Order: sequence, then C-alpha cells, then structure tokens
Amino acid sequence: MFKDELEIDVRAGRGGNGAVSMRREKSVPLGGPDGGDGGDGGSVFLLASPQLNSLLPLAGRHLYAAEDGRPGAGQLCTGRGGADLVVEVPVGTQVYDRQWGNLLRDLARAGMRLEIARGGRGGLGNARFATAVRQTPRFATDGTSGEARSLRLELKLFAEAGLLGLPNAGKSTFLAAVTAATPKIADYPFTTLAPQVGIARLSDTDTLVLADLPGLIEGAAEGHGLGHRFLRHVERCRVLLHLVDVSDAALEEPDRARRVIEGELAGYSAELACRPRLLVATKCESPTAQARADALERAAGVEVWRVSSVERRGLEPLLRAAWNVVHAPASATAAGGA
Ligand SMILES: Nc1nc2c(ncn2[C@@H]2O[C@H](COP(=O)(O)OP(=O)(O)OP(=O)(O)O)[C@@H](O)[C@H]2O)c(=O)[nH]1
Ligand SMILES: [Mg+2]
Repeated sequence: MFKDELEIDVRAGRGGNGAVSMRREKSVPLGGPDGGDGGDGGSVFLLASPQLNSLLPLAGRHLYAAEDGRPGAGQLCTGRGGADLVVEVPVGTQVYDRQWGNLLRDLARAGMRLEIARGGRGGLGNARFATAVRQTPRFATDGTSGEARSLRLELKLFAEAGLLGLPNAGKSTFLAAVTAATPKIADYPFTTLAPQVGIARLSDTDTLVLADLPGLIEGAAEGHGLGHRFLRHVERCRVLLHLVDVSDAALEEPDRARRVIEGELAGYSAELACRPRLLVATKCESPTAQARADALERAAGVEVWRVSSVERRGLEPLLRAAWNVVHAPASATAAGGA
C-alpha cells in the first residue's frame, strides 16, 4: 500500500501552571513564597526520514499531540517539561496548513526538521513575584496553551529520474534490471499501482535515483487511468526516461505511443512538458524491434536509446546519459529538453 496525501492535526503540550506555596519550616516561622514554575509543554516536530517512502505509517492516527508540562510545586520545584513529539515523515513531504492552504515547508532533504507546533510556556510560581513590598504573593500564573494546527501532508517522491510510458512499456522491468528494487512485473497493463523508487549504482561514486510510475494512458491529464495523480512524483525529477515498447507484442505503434505520453505531459503542466527527456525503445531484441526503434527515431527526430532489460543490453549507456543530465550544470539542464 502507498499513500501520498494525508490530513493530520498536531497539538503541542500546554505549559504547566506555576505553584502558590509558602515555605513552612520549624526554624523559619514566617517563610516566604516558594512556589515553583510550571514546565514548558512539549513541541511537535516533523522530521524527514529516508527510511519511509509512504505516508501510510502515519495514517493510523489523526491527532499527534505532545506532552503537557507538569505544574510547579512547593520548595521551588519546577515542573517537568513535557516531552517533544517527533513525527517522522518521508523525505519529500510537503506540509500545508489546512486552514489557509499555504505551503509551510517542503521537507526535501533527509534530516530536515520542522517545529510545527510550539509547546506552551510554563506559568510562573509565586516565588517569582516576591518583592520588598510584597513579601508573600499568593498568586502564580497559568501555563499557556500549546500551538495547534491542522495539516495536509503531500508526498512528492524524490527521484532524479522518472520512468514514464504507456502501461506494459517495461518500466518496472527496467527498474528491476538496474536497481535492487523488486517491483511487480506482469504482461498486463496497470501492473504498477503505486510509485516505486530504486537506486542504480553506476560506479563506486555515481548513483541515480529512479522512480517507476504506474503507466499513463490517453486522457490521463483529464483523470483517466491511474497515471495522472502520480505524475506529481516526477515533478522533481531532473530527467524523464520515456519508455516505448518496440517489440512485436507492443500494444501500440511506437510513435503513436510516444505522442500519447507527450500529450499527457503537456496536458499536465508546461513545466513538466519541457523537462529534459530521453526517449527509450524497450524490449529491443529482434530485428523487427530494431527496425521499429529506427522508425521511431526518424519520426520523433530525437535520439532513441535502445535497451533490453531482459537481455540487459543498452542499460549502462542510458543510465550514464541520464546521470549526465542530472549532474549537468543548471544552465545546461534548463536549456536542454528532448
Ligand atoms: N522481451 C522483453 N520483455 C520485456 C522487457 N521488459 C519488460 N518486458 C515484459 O513486458 C511486460 C510488461 O513489463 P512491466 O515492466 O510490468 O511493464 P510496466 O511498464 O511496468 O507496466 P505497468 O506497470 O502496467 O505500467 C512483462 O511481461 C515483461 O516481462 C524486455 O526488455 N524484453
Ligand atoms: Mg509497472
């Protein structure tokens, strides 16, 4: 199961009240005030964790509340502070205020921490209010309440390269061939129901994070099929690998398949439509598949990368090309586009 949208409430702890207390000791008959302060309430934090890649683990609960501070006590005892609550969310989670709809923070990197609701302050004990003219104050202040917020969390996966294509194009097989990921693969459309991420190792130092998406179909931008709602996961990809099946068993003529996906990208957002792309002919094994790849290249007018995930052919040069786009200087990437 995968979840990329979630609404939760967060509430920080209340500060403990300050205490009203007078010192009582045999040796000190007229003891002064000794009421201690209340402890501060705990805050709620969100922490971007690379261990998670879905919001699902958070869905079991609606309210995330930190602990209240304890009240102060006599003998100048300060109440214990309430414990903070740290809620782990997947890297790439965007945090919106549900009431106002604005983006509060994009937890885009592992380890990013956001104080989303600050704990209330502890109240002051009566000892704080003693002065030369008011030696026995009989009052203290209450702790303040902690912040509370309603949030909408939206996960946009963090991958450098996104795999796009019609259902059955061979996206998941490609991901499985170049990374340690084990996506479900089958010879029917819509095998992949949720995005999957894998990391390809090109060398000891070079890696490429790839996301496999459910297949897109014509009309996806208007909500057909599954693909459109997952397209946001490639919004942050620096390069898109557009996979087209050129085998005898292809469901669609390759150039038409290509144009369907191009159309859906354009329908989704102009920004995504001009993201750098590499056009990839998959299942390129037989001579007829090679011929179809050649025809695709002529029709598209861009270079076609020929691969076979099953025979493990053409994979490394394609990964290297994608890596080069990702790591190209920003200006070159912006000017690129395929
Ligand atoms: N011969 C051959 N078959 C392949 C290759 N890559 C994928 N296939 C087959 O194509 C079918 C679809 O592969 P998937 O990887 O599930 O395709 P997908 O694009 O992820 O499909 P959806 O998740 O439905 O969008 C499976 O039967 C695969 O075995 C390849 O390089 N060569
Ligand atoms: Mg798939």
